[in-house]
Amino acid sequence: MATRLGDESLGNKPLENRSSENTSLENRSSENRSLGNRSDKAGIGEIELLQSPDRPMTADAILEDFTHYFGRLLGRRTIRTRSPYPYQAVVFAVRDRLMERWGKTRMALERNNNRRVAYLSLEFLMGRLLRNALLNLGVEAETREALSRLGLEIEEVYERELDAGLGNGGLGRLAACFLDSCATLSLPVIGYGIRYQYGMFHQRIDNGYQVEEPDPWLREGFPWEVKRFEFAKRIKFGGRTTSYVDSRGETRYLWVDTHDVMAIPYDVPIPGYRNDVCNTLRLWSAAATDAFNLEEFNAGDYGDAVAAKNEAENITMVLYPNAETYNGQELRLKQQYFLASASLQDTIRFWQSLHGDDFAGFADKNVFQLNDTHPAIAVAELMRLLIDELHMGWDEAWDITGRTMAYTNHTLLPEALEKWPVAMFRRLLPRLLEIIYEINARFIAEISHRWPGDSERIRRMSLIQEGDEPMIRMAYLAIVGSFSVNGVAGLHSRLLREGLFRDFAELWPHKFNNKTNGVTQRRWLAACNPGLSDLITEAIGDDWVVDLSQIGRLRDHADDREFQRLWRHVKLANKVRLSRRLTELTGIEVPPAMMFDVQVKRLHEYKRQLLNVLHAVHLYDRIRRGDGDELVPRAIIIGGKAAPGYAMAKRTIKCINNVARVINSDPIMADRLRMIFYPDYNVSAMELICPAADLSEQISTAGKEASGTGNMKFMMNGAITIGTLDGANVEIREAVGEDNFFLFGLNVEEVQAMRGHYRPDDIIDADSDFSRVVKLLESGHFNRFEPGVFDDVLRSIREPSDPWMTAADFRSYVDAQARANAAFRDVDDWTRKSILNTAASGRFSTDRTMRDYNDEIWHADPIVLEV
Ligand code: 26W
Repeated sequence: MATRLGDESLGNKPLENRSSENTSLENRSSENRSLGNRSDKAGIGEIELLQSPDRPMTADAILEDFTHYFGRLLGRRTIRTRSPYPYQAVVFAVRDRLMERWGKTRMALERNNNRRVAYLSLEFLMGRLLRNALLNLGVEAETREALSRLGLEIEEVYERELDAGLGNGGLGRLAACFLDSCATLSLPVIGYGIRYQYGMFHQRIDNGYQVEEPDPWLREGFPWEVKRFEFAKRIKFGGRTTSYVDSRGETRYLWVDTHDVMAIPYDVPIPGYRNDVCNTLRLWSAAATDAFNLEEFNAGDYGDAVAAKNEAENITMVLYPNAETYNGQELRLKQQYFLASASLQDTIRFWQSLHGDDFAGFADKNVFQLNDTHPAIAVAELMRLLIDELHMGWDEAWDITGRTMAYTNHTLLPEALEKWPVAMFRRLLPRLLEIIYEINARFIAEISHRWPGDSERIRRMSLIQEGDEPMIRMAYLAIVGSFSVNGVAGLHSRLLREGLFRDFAELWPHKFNNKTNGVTQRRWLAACNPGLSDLITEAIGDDWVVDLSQIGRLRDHADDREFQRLWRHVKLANKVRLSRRLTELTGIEVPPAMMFDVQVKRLHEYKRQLLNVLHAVHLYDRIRRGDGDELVPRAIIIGGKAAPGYAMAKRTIKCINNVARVINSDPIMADRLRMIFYPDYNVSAMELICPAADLSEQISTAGKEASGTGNMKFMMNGAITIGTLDGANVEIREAVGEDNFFLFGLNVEEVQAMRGHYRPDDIIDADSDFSRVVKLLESGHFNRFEPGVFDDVLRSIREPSDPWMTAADFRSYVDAQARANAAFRDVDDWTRKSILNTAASGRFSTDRTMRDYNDEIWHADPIVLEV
């Protein structure tokens, strides 16, 4: 007999049953006059509450609801603009309108029996939600009106929302853009993530150094979320495994003596753009079990009991801020397993609520998309749930797993590839280790069958990396367990097939595919750049909001002088806005007429912020030596966070700040060159920055940036890219044409060819501009009273083994910058290029990306709401 998962959710109390899944808010026929509709059909005491009519989408009704929540729920009388309460009351009013759509979407999902997609991700970098929700619901004007009647400025209210920074960078923001596009396309996709108590740290700059501060984003409450206690799941850790022989003579395994933790879901509504669909982001939060509360507290040792409770709740305390370097911390593995297990149990429980214990159709109706290897343990956990808890045989379980799991890779950097020590697995997840060993044994048998006697190949491909400290290769587990493996840009996917995963691509070529990233134009153009958005809509209509391919029609306006003038006018207004903010943040004045030259992204050596610094010093040097007459006034703006343990990246921030200080305090530079480090760069900062950028810096070493997504946001907002042939830059350049993109640097093949005989010293010596720049930096000109602070950073440039080959691309970069400089002097032509960039951004919408995922991987039918 199969067990129903979740039946013992909390301290063996069956909290979950079919009725709770069906707490439906169905509209009843109008002749029904009672408030509740008692239908004790299954004898489970189910009362369907009759739904009140949908709240009107008018300013009057929004104002009425605002007043209700402000007074009755939040208990306030006076509106103080700085307090969080006006913002919260607006959210509650908006949320009422989302709830109606949310309920209808859930009912449609049950009724349509759609194939459903679970997007599993340790990161969802959502940023602020209010403006986007209003835009998608189509009530921004009404809400603005309602607030203005109270004397409130809607922009001020927007600003009061804290960023939900539950991610590091590109991978997390991509997940957030995906959710917006899936809801807009009516795709049945649920996001599963972790409700970290502390998101991405805040960055303060102190004497040029990054200082990390906690991000207590939940402190004032998160009014969007709905706690769904009844769907709590129990997650096991530790303990040991035992076996027994069941009534049919089969050996079965038990995972016992475990230390359990509860996973409590909090749902966040994800509205589609004006289509009445509302999807769900379900975030899990860790809590101690009830059993713990009762037994251990009563047992007497109160101190130990509280410590154990804290340990349980620690699992979801903080987001790991170490993007692009793997550092095998135990708590991180716990987070990964916690997310995977809770989300899989949730999916299985939902399945059982509709189909009982018949899993025949499960694989046809469910897909799990793994956002990098972070949730890859789901492959083994699904096997465990199917075999141990639902008593399936191995082959049946493996068939289901291999037909439901799909894996997206987001990095080629070897240091980012997750490998967990076998010993850690044995201690934390002993049953999962057994299952991984079994998967590996069968996999190796398959390799031996295909390549008899090729033991070297087995060693290379094994899920277990042998050595003093045997490790589990999570990427390989993900590939073996998935039916689809994709990279995130054309070049990246090719490099995966030819390099990192070559052996696997040879074994299973059909699994490998590309899905080029995108960004949602609703947040990254419509919401963040209303000026440009209106101008575009006046020219070509507003279809682009849901069909970005339409934006290509802007090409017809690229040569129109009047349109160019209006385009410049919007850009200038956005630059004025950013300039004000820069002054607020740093005290530095930045004339809006300058070229805004922007690089914002995580700090990493491969992204080569240092190359940008070298160019800044070069410009400074040219102006000082009287060779700057041709230079357009330029503001170099750099922003981004460094992982707290990444010394080189932190030194680079210090270096940027020191160079900026010297430049900005030199009177000769005033009105000619500014350099600013934008502190605490995050999603909301990008919403202000990308509409104001002229030049977009995408200057990574070729072959290192999987895709990039900031590059797409800048392009969409009319910035022109200066970039290498890396990640999606390749496709951006193809789309916009080589004349409208400043290309420089070695390509992937040239980078590879140069390794081994790279001589940075020779390159520096042979180039007098470069020599002068390096000499200035090495002379201590930018660190007069801080001797040695840049030694490591500067030495890295001279290192023949420098993996990022900064020196190799210096000359080519400076030349490309000179071309950008010349182009900027021709105002009309620059504007034309700017328009053409926006016009060519049609492919880089996540609407296209999600269509690609759905057509080629998920094959889910769109949700059809009842009319
Ligand atoms: C905590 C460990 C960790 C390790 C790696 C966290 C996050 C990562 C990611 C690989 C970092 C990341 O964000 N990768 C980026 O993913 C984007 C979306 O596909 C791409 O556009 C970027 O090129 C890639 O660097």
